[in-house]
Amino acid sequence: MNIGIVCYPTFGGSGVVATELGLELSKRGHEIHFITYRQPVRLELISNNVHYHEVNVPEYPLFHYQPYELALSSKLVDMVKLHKIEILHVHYAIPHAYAAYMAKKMLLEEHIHVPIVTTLHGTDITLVGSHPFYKSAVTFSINKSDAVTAVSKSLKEDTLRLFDIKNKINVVPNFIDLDKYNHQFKDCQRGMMANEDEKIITHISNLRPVKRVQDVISVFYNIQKEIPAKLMFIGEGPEKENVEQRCMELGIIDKVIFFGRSNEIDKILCFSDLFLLPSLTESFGLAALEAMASGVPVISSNTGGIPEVNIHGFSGFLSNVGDVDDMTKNVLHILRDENRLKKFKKNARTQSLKFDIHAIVPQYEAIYEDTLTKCLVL
Ligand code: GMT
Repeated sequence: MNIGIVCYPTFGGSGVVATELGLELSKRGHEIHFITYRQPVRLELISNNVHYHEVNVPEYPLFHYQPYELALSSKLVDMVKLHKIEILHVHYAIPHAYAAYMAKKMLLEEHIHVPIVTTLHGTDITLVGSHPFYKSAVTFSINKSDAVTAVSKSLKEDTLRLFDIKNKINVVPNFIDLDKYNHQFKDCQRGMMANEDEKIITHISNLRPVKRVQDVISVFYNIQKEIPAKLMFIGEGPEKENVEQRCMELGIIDKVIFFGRSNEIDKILCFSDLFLLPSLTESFGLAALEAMASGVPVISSNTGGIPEVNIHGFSGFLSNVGDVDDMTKNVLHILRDENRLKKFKKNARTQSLKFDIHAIVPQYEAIYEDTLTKCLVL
């Protein structure tokens, strides 16, 4: 199949999933066209059936806001015609599903029919999409998509609760390339990060308020009073300065390592003993799955789709949002007993096997085929 993928090219989970999906589909023989405003961060253009087409939005003094949707829909029309793209898969509803619908309508004028598959990722529904400013357009573009998927059961339920949806929503969970996160990673030089007796706690996110990074600090502050420990913070975002400030105030800055944005998540996770994800809301928690695939147990909140990924008492523990004391208790419960830690590490890896890329990507292929068949009949 000739597939166009529209996504955010940044470090956010939806862009990562879209990129990994495209790369895996290319390995399975499909021709993939990424269409976005910058080359996606995890995309390396090394194969001849993966292409990247940049959407440009020229500045003009009249524009207070650059009309990205317009430029994107024009680009989609051009790329569909030029590369004979058969199906468009858009990740994150805003504004991608809307732009794709406009492109589809323009193409229909020329008797070219391109179905749209929309994947809902999380904040496009829970935080941003349901805002009254966007709600009508998001509802419209979900209902006008030829197929809709959500990355967890929880996100599907949220979508049906928050919007007036007439379309069927298929749940296709996020996935992981387990070979990339092999815990036997050879260059795992843990000694560079911490002393032998220190436990390593990790948090990865785009440091937005929804991630409740202050809870990460609070939990770590409690832990390091009880056992020797280091905290690794991976990511950049609006909360970064507040986090640094708080670490300074608490006198723990020398125990916290800030990595910034990194493309070497697998290598960093290889050092880790525990992963913290105390989010306010989280449709899936891709970072938690990446941790588990590296054999790192997860201490998380029990919000949204996280309980579908992290299993309480098996791959880690779940607490109510903001319950820092319970999270601290759970961390210490695992870290204070080497045998228990070993068992949780093994369980975390076992749980991640349920999200094997080779089992999930065919689900998307089946949706593409089904959608194309239905469109041919129409
Ligand atoms: O919240 C993020 O880290 C970014 C955001 C995105 O769309 O880029 O992530 C959402 O999609 C991810 C991939 O499907 C999910 O794993 C995240 O749980 C989800 N984030 C939220 O729901 C807050």
